[in-house]
Amino acid sequence: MEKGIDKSHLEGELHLLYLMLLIRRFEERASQAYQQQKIGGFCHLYIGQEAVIVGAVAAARPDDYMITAYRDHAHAIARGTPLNACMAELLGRATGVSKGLGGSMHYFDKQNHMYGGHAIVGGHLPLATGMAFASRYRGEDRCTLCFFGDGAVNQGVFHEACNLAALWKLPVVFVCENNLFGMGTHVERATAVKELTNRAKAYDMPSMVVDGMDVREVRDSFRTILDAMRKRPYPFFIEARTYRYRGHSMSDPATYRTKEELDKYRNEDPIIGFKSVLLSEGKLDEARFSEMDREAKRLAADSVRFAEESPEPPLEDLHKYTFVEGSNQ
Ligand SMILES: Cc1ncc(C[n+]2csc(CCOP(=O)(O)OP(=O)(O)O)c2C)c(N)n1
Ligand SMILES: [Mg+2]
Repeated sequence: MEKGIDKSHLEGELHLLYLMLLIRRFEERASQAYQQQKIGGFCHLYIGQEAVIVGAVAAARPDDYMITAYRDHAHAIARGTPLNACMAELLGRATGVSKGLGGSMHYFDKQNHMYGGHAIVGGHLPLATGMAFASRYRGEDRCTLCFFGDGAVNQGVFHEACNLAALWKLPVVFVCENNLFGMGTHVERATAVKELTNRAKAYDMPSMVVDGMDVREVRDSFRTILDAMRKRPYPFFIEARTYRYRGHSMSDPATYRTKEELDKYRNEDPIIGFKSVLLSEGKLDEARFSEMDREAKRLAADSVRFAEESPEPPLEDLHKYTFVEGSNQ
């Protein structure tokens, strides 16, 4: 895979804004490609939630382990997976981040320590606990960042993963991206315990609520948590309150919510909000913003071209990464 996005030309917080733009423009292109039937299978967009992953990654170390559910494009991009490899994966091409065999829900970029992309709700939480166990077993000071939705806290595996992580004092941050919905079901109609952080209390795990539309707040909270975790390993639960502007997946017209609700959250757009903050602090001007946005749009458009020009995986690779080659001896 070629090198990831070159971040060197953008310092500090401008880079955070640029990354959010890059993710947004990539997914807008993905949405278009999906509508043009260039993408098969499911495709879940992260549009609206960008500040969560960008803030978290800004605070994490590049060698920290990261794992997430199926709404995973942004998690890979934030970690440095090239846009080309991300788009090629959506189009099922051999140059994709999972060699074109995983698709939207199964990005996997070991080089950038992004360990999926998992389609089963909550299924990856025990893997996160296992990864945190591995780093402790090997004597590393790496933390694991595990992202999942509000729907996952009602899965049995959530409790198993939390219990062992707390029992064994493992360095894992459980990050619940509460976008208010699990498919078309509002969190209030799905979860008996209204304060999601109470779930963590059941396992004696410290927890915090962060504004998931505010990239600075997310970054600063993660910094504090990860610093403490590296010194004294213990799991932590974060609820990042956020919102997805699109439907659950590309096939969901999202008729279960009101226009007023959508408008309310659109007014809290993490990209527009952070842009205004940086403008008011004199760290950004409109010309610079347009330049960054143009660049993000260009890279997103280029990624579609790259994907379309890439070959499909060879037929003989169909089972290559699914079954282990055995021997009778
Ligand atoms: C074990 C399991 N049950 C049901 C599904 C079907 N399903 C896919 S996504 C989803 C909603 C999950 O919502 P949430 O965890 O809040 O994540 P979000 O989509 O909001 O990011 C469900 C029920 C699944 N993939 N896995
Ligand atoms: Mg959700």
